[in-house]
Amino acid sequence: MVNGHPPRPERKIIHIDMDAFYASVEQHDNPALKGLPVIVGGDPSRRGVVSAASYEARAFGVHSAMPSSQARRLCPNGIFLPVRMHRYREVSDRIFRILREYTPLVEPLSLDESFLDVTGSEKLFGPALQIAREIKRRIRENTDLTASAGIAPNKFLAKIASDYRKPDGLVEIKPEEVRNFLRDLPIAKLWGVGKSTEEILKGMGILKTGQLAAFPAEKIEKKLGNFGLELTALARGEDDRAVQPESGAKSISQEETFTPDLENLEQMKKVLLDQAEQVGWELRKQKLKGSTVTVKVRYPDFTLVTRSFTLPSPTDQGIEIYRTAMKLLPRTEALQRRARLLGVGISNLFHRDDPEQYRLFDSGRKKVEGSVQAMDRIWEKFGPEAIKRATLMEKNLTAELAEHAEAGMAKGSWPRGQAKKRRTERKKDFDFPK
Ligand code: DCP
Ligand code: MG
Repeated sequence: MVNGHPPRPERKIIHIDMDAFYASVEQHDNPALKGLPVIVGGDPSRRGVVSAASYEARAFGVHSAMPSSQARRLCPNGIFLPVRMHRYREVSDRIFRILREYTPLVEPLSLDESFLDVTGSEKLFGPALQIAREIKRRIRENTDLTASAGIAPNKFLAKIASDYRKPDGLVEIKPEEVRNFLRDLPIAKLWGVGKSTEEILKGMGILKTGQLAAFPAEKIEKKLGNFGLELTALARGEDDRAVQPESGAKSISQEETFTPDLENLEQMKKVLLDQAEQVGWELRKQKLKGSTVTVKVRYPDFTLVTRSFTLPSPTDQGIEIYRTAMKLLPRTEALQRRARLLGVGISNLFHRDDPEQYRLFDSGRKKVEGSVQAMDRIWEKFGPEAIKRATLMEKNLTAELAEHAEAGMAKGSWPRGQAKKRRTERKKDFDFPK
């Protein structure tokens, strides 16, 4: 025992990610497209964005989130197809049915991506590597598509591993290989490292994950705050996050694309306040509360970032969502780079009147003392008047912004897809958080 804690049993996490998912489904459904550069996404002659590019199209430099017009310039013979979400959902359902045969601990990240904790499944199904191989084989038999799989002692490493030999990859990182594996990994591969963080780290002479792991953590903390400490932990291969199965999994979000881009804090505050109110209203209407708030920003160059924070107690109040969003905003580069799209959402939802569901939802996470009472207190405290309070509270937020700019917060992700004008969604397909 160390410090009174029994040693943590080694975990076996598998990350599964389908290869060029939407594009592969299109190629499957129309075999004449196999071997051709297929680009799924918005209309190149409008303001469309690429959702998925087949590996043949990627050879031309086309990738997700790129404007379709640019994709057409790079790949004039590309075959541009619209997104057929219902079809991808169908295929996704089949894949998830297979995954759940191996463990109930399946955490979907998007239609094509998920974590599995198979620590307890090895007795029944054999070693994790064998499970992953079998899953890949069954997905191929069942859908005629290829998946890449990564196996590792934690989520972060499993995701890195699945990406390592894409497409059709199968990579295991054993605990004793972690250090070697991370040594030469570029820092940009660490979760949450965007262009500006990368520049800061490069300025300190840190280009590779191994260098970050060896760097004194206090110095990183000085530059990047708690976020720096999180990064250092990841660089050392440490990531304790549990695989969270999808019980009650849904999300509600609002997002909007702006022309011209949003360029200052005042504009962004107004937008986030409005969106957070809408999300809160939607939660209350559906008698839901949620605990993970995510802010989503698309920069003018179309790169998309998301930042998430999990509240100690769930909420259905716009004001609380707004305040959290305002703490997350400085974790993006929206103010430096402008925002083409801005959005806020909430996930980890459960029914307000269902404490049992809450307990289920909360299991496996740090227990929040008196959580159910706390929820009721939040409800009583803010009530339906919350929206009015938002404007008053807003005045104190600029100070809070500075204070929280360096705050360490959990990273997460957002439902993917093309930016749509003002959309509110209640997602059943669980495509966030990551
Ligand atoms: N997607 C999207 N917009 C993005 C990124 C992805 O709409 N900016 C959609 C289309 C993808 C699917 O999500 O097919 C899965 O995303 P991935 O990042 O896993 O990308 P792919 O599966 O297309 O390719 P890869 O082989 O790199 O996983
Ligand atoms: Mg994929």
